[in-house]
Amino acid sequence: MFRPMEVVTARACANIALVKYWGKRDALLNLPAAGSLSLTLAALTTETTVQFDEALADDELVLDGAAVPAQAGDVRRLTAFLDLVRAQAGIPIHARVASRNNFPTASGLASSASGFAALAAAATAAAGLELPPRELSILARRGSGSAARSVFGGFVRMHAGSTSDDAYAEPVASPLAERVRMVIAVVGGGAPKSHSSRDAMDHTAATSPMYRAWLDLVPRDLEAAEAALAAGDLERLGVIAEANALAMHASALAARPAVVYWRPATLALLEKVRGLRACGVAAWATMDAGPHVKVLTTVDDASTIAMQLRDLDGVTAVTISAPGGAADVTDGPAGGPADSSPAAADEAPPP
Ligand code: 2P0
Repeated sequence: MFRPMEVVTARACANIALVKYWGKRDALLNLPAAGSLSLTLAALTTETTVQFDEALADDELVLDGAAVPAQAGDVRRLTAFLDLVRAQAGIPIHARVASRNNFPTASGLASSASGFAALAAAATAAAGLELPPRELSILARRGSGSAARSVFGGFVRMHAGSTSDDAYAEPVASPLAERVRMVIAVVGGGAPKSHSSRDAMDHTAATSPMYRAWLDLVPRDLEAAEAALAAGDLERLGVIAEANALAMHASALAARPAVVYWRPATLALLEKVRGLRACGVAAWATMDAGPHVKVLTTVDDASTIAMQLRDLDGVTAVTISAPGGAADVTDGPAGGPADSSPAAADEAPPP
């Protein structure tokens, strides 16, 4: 039931894709061109508070403690998303939204994934909606494709879907969930990225001669990655994840003009990961729409890797993360503290 003025807070973890989402088949509904597979991370979280208030003339957004101007793109995107919630709930009321990330925003560390998942959970609860997880995932996707995956904890598969609005994510059980870790090496202090993922993936789809090959590859990588997850085979999963990330970047690099997210430190990190692997360390790299490198590894090897990456030129922070939990309301109508809070991070988040 909708109770005006109710203040609801939700938390969600970011996720890093092991088989990437890069390209849409429908921009309006934000439907991905292919499926994807990710790991939700406890160390990277967004906490979002929503309050619908009849006294407001417009939606208001405070991001990481700073009020965002009404004309800014972030507020337009927030309003477009809240319009979906208002339509479902039948409430024509604006909202006050405050969101805080414990890691750099919009730098290639998946802040839109945790951001829209936390917003979807908080806004629906504040609007009096009780959506089952699959519906919440579909709604979060409308905000950002990767957010559909952050609704769930651990390993998560995203379905491309085949009809109008049927692309959703769901958790994937694996014996690897207990022992997997991700080491996140931040390059360049987490400065905002050069091209938004949304623009860069559209530009890649429109101009890259490699885009068709990328789309052909994804279903094969997804099938192989899911088989590796089911078998508990981290090496097979790691090999697919690293190759898939390189293929995504190859398609972006071949766009005209090129989309280049990497910095010299990105290549140095890749080289280091390959060197560690040659010495028997379980380490496979993945990179997203930014210069940072995330290393898939085990609880046993994570600290060795973190130590080796920390000293490289251009690396400004290194964090080890355990798998994170599902998006959840932490304060509000669900009745106080969340009962499925994300698993503890092994180390502090990057500054
Ligand atoms: C991923 N990325 O699978 C890929 C890999 C970045 C590189 O999903 O347009 O911010 O909001 O649906 O979700 C980032 O893209 O894009 C992303 P939209 P999103 O994690």
